[in-house]
Amino acid sequence: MLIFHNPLHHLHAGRHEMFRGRLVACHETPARLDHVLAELRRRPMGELREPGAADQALIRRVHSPRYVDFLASAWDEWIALDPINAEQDVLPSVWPVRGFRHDVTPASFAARVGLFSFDSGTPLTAGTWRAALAGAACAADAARAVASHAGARAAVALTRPPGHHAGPDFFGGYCFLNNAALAAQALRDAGASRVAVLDIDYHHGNGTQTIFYERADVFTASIHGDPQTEYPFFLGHADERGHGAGEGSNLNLPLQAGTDFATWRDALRHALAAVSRFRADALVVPLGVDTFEGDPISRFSLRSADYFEVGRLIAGARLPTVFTLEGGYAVAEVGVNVVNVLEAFGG
Ligand code: OKP
Ligand code: ZN
Repeated sequence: MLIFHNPLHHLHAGRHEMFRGRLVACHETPARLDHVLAELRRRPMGELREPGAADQALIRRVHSPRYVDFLASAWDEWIALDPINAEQDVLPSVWPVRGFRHDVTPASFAARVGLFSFDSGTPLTAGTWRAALAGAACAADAARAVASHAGARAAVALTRPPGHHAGPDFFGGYCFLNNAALAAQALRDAGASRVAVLDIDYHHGNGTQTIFYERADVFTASIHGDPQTEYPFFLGHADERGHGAGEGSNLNLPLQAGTDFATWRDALRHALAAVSRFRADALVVPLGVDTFEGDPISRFSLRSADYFEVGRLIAGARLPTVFTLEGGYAVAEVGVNVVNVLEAFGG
């Protein structure tokens, strides 16, 4: 398998996030990806490549241009307001909820930060845009590698920051550009007629669901902590099945906090059967290992050895597959858990 790693991921290093009512050190750290790379040096899974330039046109088909423009200039605007701002990351503090307008882009920077975000847990830093762009380039290049004529069966995009919570025009959940959605769109553009996204991160992939909700050409499935109690709370219920042309092309499998591997694996089999019925030409797997029993912010109980079976089951779909890296916050175990999936997937 081909592995695209983001050489600029270190540029995104948030200092604080709002978490359970307090400012705490960020869970989503550069060390996470360093552990994956270290494990890939111990157990090489294939050629390691750096991505080419990001495809701005692709990014602007998945995300709204005004959102992309905002991300590109946000840090410069923030420090132009006052040079002392460089000592703090950008965090939103006001949001246009029900009844407010979304069509007017405010002149105020603070107001735009709120318009284009949904939580206060996602700091935007000096290097966020460059890191996110290079991560998006990994996802697009991974997609093109599996789509090409002599394509690899699988490609991995080692993306940081993660992506599956980022929507058409908002950041949140540590995510800015939706790497999995970009991979799915790049696969469509490269000739795949039908693409399935199977999100196995602990948290519902709300951004990906929203991006494709009214489309019949991309099937989205997500197995995640029940949003009644788990982040991102406001999307991810079982009755969300897609809308309009996309009716029936979204599948949510929420599971209660505390779910063990046997139950989680039944959900994975169920999701894989749905992917098979959709007759996809290619598969994108937002791969989060925050389903691990030791994860500090999540509540499923998968063990490291279980990830081998996860990889085997996904390989059983027999589809060209792109993995994007999502969550996993038990930092020391992230590398082992991710590489266990990849090793068992094979190819
Ligand atoms: C990202 B991914 C709320 C912060 C809550 C957010 C968790 C994001 C998980 N202020 N924490 O899906 O692993
Ligand atoms: Zn997650």
